[in-house]
Amino acid sequence: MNFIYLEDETSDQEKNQTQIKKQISIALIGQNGSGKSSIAGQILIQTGKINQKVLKLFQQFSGNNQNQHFSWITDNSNEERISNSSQEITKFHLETKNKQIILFDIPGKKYFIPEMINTISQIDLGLLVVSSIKEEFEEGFPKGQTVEHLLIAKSLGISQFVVLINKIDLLVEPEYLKIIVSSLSNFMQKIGLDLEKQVFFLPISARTGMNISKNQNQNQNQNQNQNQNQNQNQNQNQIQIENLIENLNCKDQSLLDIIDNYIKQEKFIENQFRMLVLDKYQKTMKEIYLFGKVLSGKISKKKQIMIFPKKFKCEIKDIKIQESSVKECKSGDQVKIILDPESFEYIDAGCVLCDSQSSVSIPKQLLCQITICGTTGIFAKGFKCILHSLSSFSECEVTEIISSVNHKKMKKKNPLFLKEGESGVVKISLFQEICIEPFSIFEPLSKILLRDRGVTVAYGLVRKIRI
Ligand SMILES: Nc1nc2c(ncn2[C@@H]2O[C@H](COP(=O)(O)OP(=O)(O)O)[C@@H](O)[C@H]2O)c(=O)[nH]1
Ligand SMILES: [Mg+2]
Repeated sequence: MNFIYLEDETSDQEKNQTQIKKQISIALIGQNGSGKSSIAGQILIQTGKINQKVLKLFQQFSGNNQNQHFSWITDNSNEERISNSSQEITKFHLETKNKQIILFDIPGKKYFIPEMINTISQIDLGLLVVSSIKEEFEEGFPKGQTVEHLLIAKSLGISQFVVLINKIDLLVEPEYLKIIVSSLSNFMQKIGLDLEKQVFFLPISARTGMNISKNQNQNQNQNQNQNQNQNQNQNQNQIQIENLIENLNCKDQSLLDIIDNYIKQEKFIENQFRMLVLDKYQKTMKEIYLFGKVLSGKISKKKQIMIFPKKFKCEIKDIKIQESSVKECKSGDQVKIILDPESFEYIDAGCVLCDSQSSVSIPKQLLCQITICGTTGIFAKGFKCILHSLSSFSECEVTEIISSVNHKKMKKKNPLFLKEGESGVVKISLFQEICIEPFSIFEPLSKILLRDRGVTVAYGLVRKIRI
């Protein structure tokens, strides 16, 4: 009886998706120490997830060190607090006026890159955090995790970024802000980002809360007006920073405004249903839950689907969005799909679900256009590494280098190898079964990264495939 009652309750809960706030996933990425966890802490405070009482406790526990308690909110293990550095990807759910948000705090240490790659495939908006302190900024740029995180995020499909220039409370030379903006702008343009449409620059302070939310800015202005004894240098710095901010495209917006007004890029809405699986777990003996992102099309309950690459057919028992059962899900949704337990062994992170009438390619060879961004050896015929595409990966081997273009735009046919900074067209053989499509057929599954021994060697696109 109880069971039947629960079933009825679930169907009562079925909601039309339009009644639910738009859901977006955002990730804090960038160099270790730039302030990602502190910003996550501030976001949680400013959206009311952490109340003043709890905040005071964090302050006390962290020894009343003014800065530290913000990152303690998210770095909650002893190890993380002692080392002052995040040791795992943390995920939070929060809400703004118009949005239901999943926020990821991704650690900046190099050995987290594989986990970061898995997470990035579900992110809509990237918050790239850089420190405005010269030495700290230079740790991550032009060589370091600022660059690697950005390359990975861009090449695996994030098309919108907010660059958070953090620790603005410590900025001594306002002109340095200009240098940060221009050097990052050059780099972002070089990797194919449109600065006007895809990038926001926003100076912030996770410590004071500046530019995290409008309310916080107003509080700060009031405090400043009350404190007439501020030293004059500080005031001049402030004025110069404000003048510089005037010229950035984030003018008059706080981070929470940008997030709340963000319009999801749902550019690939075709008819065929395709969903990327990010995780699975067995909920009860009767059902398993898949967590994932719908890449295109839509599907409803009770429909037959096919799981690729293992080609297993099964029926969708239920679909949930934000814990509510829904009749159907569509491109851009982050969903839980409920299946019978027999499907468990045919599913892993990186699998793709289709409707049972269609299929996804599982190629053996790829023709790719790539750019070399790091080296671990000579990138020539016979070079072996790992190819990542969204959340799946396969060992691979370069079988031919067809052409190259160097930074002076000089082209070469059949070069012996590709150097860092050069682009080229190459043939690659795959050793495991993963779902990949050419760019012209299905963009989300055409973006690739090549990694070798912890180094991101190249990024690019699949132009053609051979099954
Ligand atoms: N002064 C100042 N310190 C900050 C700010 N944001 C972070 N910090 C400090 O920078 C250090 C690294 O911060 P954390 O959030 O752990 O960086 P993460 O490694 O990127 O997560 C900590 O000591 C923070 O207290 C800021 O806006 N101003
Ligand atoms: Mg951290």
